[in-house]
Amino acid sequence: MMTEQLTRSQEAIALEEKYGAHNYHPLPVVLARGEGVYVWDVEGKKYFDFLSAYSAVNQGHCHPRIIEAMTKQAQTLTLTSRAFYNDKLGEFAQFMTEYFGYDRVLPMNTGVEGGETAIKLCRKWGYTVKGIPENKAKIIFVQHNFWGRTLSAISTSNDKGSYQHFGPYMTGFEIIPYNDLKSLAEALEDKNVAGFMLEPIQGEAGVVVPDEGYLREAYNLCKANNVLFIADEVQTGLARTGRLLACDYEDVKPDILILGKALSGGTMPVSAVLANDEIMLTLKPGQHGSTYGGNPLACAVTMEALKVLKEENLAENAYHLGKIFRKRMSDLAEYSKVLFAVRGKGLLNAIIINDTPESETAWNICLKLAENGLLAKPTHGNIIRFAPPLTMTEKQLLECCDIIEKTIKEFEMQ
Ligand code: IF1
Repeated sequence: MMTEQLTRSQEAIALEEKYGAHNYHPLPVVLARGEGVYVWDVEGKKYFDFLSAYSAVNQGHCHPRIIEAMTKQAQTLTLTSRAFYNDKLGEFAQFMTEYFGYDRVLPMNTGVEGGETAIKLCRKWGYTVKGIPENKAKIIFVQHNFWGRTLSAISTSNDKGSYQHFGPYMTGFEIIPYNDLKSLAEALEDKNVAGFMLEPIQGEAGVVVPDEGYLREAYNLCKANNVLFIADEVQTGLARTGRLLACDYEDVKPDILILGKALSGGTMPVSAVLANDEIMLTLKPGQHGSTYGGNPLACAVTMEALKVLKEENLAENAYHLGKIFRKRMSDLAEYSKVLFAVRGKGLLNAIIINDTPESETAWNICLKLAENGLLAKPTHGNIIRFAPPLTMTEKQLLECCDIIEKTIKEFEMQ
């Protein structure tokens, strides 16, 4: 019997299916190469990448300067552990603290480790500086947050898919509605609250942008109650929303800033937590760390990735292209039965599909977008997140808008 010749994509998918954990449901696209705003699958088909690995590739795939910095350091010294000093971490720490305007930085690897570090720092500050009774510290989170997959992170989640069957959960966390200052003010009446942690724009929830002034007022409420304002800018930071940080739109300077994803330009996991001395120096030697945290390779890559952000004016480009994108999508929504709305800031946007979250419409639209040469993936049900690399040109963005319009129109007839 002729065995049908599997395509290379089908072979790759079959291997993953057979030997890998089934903790994802990817679009059936097998990527083999990336360059700037483009990726190619194993059959050589070219796509615009409109997800940027969930905003970890803001500088574009395989940015030459970042790869060069990585290659050079990779051939010199990659990892020493923190049992010894190395010649890159001090330079990195000075670079990071000057770049973001803080006294100190604590380097980690994944975004969720950044969140865990921020929570430990906040609790340590709560006990040793604010004077909260031992083991009584509380941290306030918001509904529909997403900051990773650890047991602490899912303990703050109200999304069943994230927390169900993983209990028992971490205690000392309270969840209030997002974009709701009244509920924050009420929660802050508890003197054992040490911190308030949130995303300035909620990514996973479907690019939920809070009201103008929410971040500023929430920050003020925290300051009035001697509570730390902790900003998770893992997805919204690093020029993604049209400013270096999303908090910059409201001139809010978080007491603890969490960065990740594009910090390394999409090359390797690098995260960091920044804070001033009163908070950061509550941690003493031996009280926190990680094998790879602050490794020379991560330091070299990150400094180059951050230089690229500034020298290529990626925040300004994201701001400018974001306005064009949302105008095109809202014009399309005006006459569309399928496309309900668009929302976002800079190049972190999402379209809301006019169907139930349980429907397959958004998924089918993403399959058709892939066929038409653009990669995106639905977040919650009927919302499709659009987040291209910030190096995109206006001409490329307009071409992508044409692809999205063409694709949406193919669904109008259905
Ligand atoms: C997955 C989501 C995005 C994040 C924010 C911390 C982290 C993330 C605001 C943790 C990570 C990733 C995780 C990845 C898919 C992706 C994602 F859909 F899951 F929620 F982007 F929206 N803070 N987000 O968005 O960083 O530990 O992953 O480095 O878990 O499926 P990490």
